[in-house]
Amino acid sequence: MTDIPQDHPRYESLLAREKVAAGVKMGITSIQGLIAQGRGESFDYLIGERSTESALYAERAAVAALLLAENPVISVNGNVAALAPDKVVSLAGVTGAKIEVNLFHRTDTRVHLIIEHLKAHGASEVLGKNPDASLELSHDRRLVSSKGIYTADVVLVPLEDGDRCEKLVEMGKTVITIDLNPMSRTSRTATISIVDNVTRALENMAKFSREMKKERKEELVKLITTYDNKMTLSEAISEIQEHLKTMVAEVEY
Ligand code: PTJ
Repeated sequence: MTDIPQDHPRYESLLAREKVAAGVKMGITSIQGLIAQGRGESFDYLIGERSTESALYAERAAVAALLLAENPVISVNGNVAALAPDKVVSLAGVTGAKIEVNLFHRTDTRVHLIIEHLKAHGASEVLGKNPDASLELSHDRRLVSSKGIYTADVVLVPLEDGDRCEKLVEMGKTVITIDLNPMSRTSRTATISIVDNVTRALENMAKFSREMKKERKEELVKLITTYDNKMTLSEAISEIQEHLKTMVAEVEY
């Protein structure tokens, strides 16, 4: 990994890029994951590289859903494993969610390496090695664990490709996505769409989980029943517009 100096104005962004590139070298991230990261970076620029109000609202609703769930599962792919393994483990620990590796560009070697990588960051059990159930999909993301994603009532699927999100919603599950593109098919299909960088989102969610665990169950239920995903997504797009207007004002002199 290139040593990025901490005082570099683009430190966070460059560090994330290094992590994904290192993930490819380690064999945990797919080569296609580099393209996905680039797409994410451009949306993050438009958003202003911050957790917006609408993102924080969706993150709280998502945490409420995870805390109330009977069988919550966090699905991990090669990009998430490279960018935020410690944050996945921390969120799983505080919410009691299981962790399952589920890949689009699936190979047994990648699944194994990601499981070992998550364990090295503190995970005790990681599902996904021996999938014994199947979703109605024609690609490898169909391969799931019967005690994980297949029977989960709430699934967190960061950096999703759309198809599986749609299928999981059809199966009656609460599907939480983290995707910087508010217009993606994933964002438009999910039950709770978090438009934020996965690194920031997972960190916020772990913090909210610790706080919200102390709240009464009725408060958490209220957060979910009053949550409006369409409104949150349109708010996310408005926040991009507002940010762009600020940028225009800055270059007008
Ligand atoms: O590890 P695998 O084999 O399961 O493959 C994973 C990738 C990510 C390659 C695969 O799911 C894929 O191709 O994803 P897409 O279709 O490129 O979608 C990725 C979405 O995530 C895009 O809408 C990006 O804008 C968004 N995204 C990329 N990086 C981030 C992000 N969202 C949040 N945080 C990021 N760091």
